[in-house]
Amino acid sequence: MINSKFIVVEGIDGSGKTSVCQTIKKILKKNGIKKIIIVHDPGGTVISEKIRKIIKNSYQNEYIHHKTILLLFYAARIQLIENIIKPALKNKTWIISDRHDLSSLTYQGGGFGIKKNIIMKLKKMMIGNFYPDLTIYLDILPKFGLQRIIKRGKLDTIEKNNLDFFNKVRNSYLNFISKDNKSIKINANLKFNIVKQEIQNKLEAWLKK
Ligand code: Z5A
Repeated sequence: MINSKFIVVEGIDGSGKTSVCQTIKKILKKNGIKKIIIVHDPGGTVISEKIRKIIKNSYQNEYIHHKTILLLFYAARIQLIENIIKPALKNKTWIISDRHDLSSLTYQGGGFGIKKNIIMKLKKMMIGNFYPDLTIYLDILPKFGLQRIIKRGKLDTIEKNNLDFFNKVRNSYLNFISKDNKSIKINANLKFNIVKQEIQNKLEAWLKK
């Protein structure tokens, strides 16, 4: 039996990550993998969900600094990795994660301008050499991603940033992904059926490796 794997889905807001996580689960099941958990970062444990709420809604009364948010994301991530992801992998369960560490490098780094070496140091100290086996990056033009989010309804604090911010985040993703040989880039601008098909082709090819 193949060892369990840690698959991460990344992309800017509205790229379709949540929908794609379900698609990946179906493809894995079709390929005989039975034990699969989907998690989202930040979230997945009681503490991580509380931190998620703080990050998403707390700006009304007090300015929250980018470095504070960075630390909160890592606090939530440690809880998720240590309490859910690592034990599940040990138990031969596959993990599909809606976002992971790369989101901090691209949003807090690329988008909000925290220096890459600060984030890299923090990452090393907090999660060491824990890396995804595969990152599926959904690449979408920010104007299309935001159109989907606006159509869906109320925007959260980070979503209220402008197109320029999301262009920076996307460029940062493209830069990291181009150097990561454990990643797959998907054109997420297209209709969902076409996106699904591309994921199926690339994921099944990866499973056969
Ligand atoms: N963040 C950060 O800054 N640093 C970090 O370290 C981490 C996160 C981990 C998390 O919010 C926020 O935190 C996020 C990054 C930041 N920023 N913001 N803002 P979240 O988890 O609540 O939201 P999200 O991760 O950005 O996901 P989302 O906004 O829900 O979008 P999505 O998951 O990528 O897309 P979706 O929900 O699957 O699809 C969105 C809509 O588009 C939905 O109505 C779909 O039916 C539709 N859709 C999906 N695919 C298609 C296609 N192909 N065509 C047409 N319509 C589609």
